[in-house]
Amino acid sequence: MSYVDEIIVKVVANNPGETEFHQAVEEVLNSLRFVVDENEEEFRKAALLERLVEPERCILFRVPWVDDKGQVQVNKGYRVQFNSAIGPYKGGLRFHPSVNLGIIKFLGFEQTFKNSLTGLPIGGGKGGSDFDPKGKSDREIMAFCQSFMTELSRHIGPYTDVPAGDIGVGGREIGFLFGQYKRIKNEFTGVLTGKGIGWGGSLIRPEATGYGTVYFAEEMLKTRNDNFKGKVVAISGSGNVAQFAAEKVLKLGGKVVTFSDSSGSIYDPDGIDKEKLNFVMELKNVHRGRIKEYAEKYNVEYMAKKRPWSVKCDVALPCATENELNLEEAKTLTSNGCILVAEGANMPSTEDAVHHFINSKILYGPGKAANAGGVAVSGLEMTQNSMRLAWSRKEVDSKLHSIMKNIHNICVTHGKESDNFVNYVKGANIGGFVKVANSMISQGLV
Ligand code: NDP
Ligand code: 2IT
Repeated sequence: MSYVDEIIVKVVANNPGETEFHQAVEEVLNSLRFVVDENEEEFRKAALLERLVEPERCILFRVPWVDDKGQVQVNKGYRVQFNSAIGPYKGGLRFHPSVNLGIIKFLGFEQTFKNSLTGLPIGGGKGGSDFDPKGKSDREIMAFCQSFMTELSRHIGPYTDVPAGDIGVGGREIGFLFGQYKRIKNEFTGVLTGKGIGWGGSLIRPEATGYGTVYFAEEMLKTRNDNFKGKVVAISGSGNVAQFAAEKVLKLGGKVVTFSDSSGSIYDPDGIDKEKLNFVMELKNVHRGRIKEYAEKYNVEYMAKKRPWSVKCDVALPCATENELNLEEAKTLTSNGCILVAEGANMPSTEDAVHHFINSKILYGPGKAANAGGVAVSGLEMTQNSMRLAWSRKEVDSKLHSIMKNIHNICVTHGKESDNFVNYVKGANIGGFVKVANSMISQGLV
């Protein structure tokens, strides 16, 4: 059995039930076969792959808090510090009832390679809780965040581990988490990213993941002498990543026709223009309402409990969650003429959907490359905090743009096949792996 296959078998056996983690490891290791074969003796001796798939540390903790009725509630808290070979652990916090250890491990593993691709000195980590922010009052959110940080604060720090947002964690939550950290440690430091602009945050961080995904997709289109003008774009989700991906698509002349949330999707064939997008932003970020209300307001189709992939489009940007695009949906997309899929979300396409996209030779950009703009600007937020300076919007945006172009180049360098087709999965995985692997070997037995 090859070294890669041995490790895949071990990961499945040693991490029972963690299906998303198995999926992420298999995808990465399958791309690395060639590199691993070439260096097999050295890698085996150093147990490099065994170390790569084992988190450096998993922290699991109890989060007790009091709800508005005075009742004590208890949630599970997680922080997986996956790999610090190239910098302090860095990655978001997710608050969602589906969160479990396997999901946090898959996200932390992916983050390690994504962060390496950004070219910035940041390691991989992820955390979160099975706490459900939906329907909670601001006071309940604050109570939860304060309790969560009371424990998390022992394990993080600006030189150790720097969390940020992810699903269910945006500016409001980062504010409450930061306030509690400051109170416990009596230190005003860059221990979190995604902070408010008035207190150490970076301009463009809220926009960064969505903008970055579209910058990446634009580079992919350029390889076929194409661009976003007139392209019909289907987007899933309607949160942070989806909203700013839509904003950038509009800017580049594309037409966004869908949004979704966990209850269903809306289809607006006339296109979601700036005014309608502002409505979605207000609906989701201020009123915390459901996307169904868009269909009611603008009198368009609402597809209850459906994802948006049945709609005819040129470009698909999955921006909601993992495994939200399966093989059947992938086939529908390509048979409807979709030429590009770029992932704003982490691992939104199932393994067989990914194979279908690659076999169909469409432009397929996996999350760890396409959505790296968010963590990249988080890295730039850390730089600004260290310098005690704040860069202008234009400066951060132009740095984001060049980082995304650079990640695209890395994917082309490592992913171009003999017929000139760019396999972005292979390119991103090899491109992200090399620096991490070399750093681990240089640092000895860690
Ligand atoms: P938000 O919480 O802002 O939005 C999440 C969106 O996805 C909501 O519309 C939500 O609907 C929907 N969604 C969440 N879970 C599910 C589910 N199980 N089924 C269907 N829909 C779901 O999160 P973000 O926009 O920040 O994150 C979206 C994706 O992007 C995630 O995969 C995240 O890991 C990834 N990502 C985020 C980055 C960031 O900087 N924020 C950076 C890189 C990747 P509902 O409101 O109904 O839950
Ligand atoms: O998945 C991701 O890259 C994020 N949620 C952003 C992480 C970060 O540290 O900004």
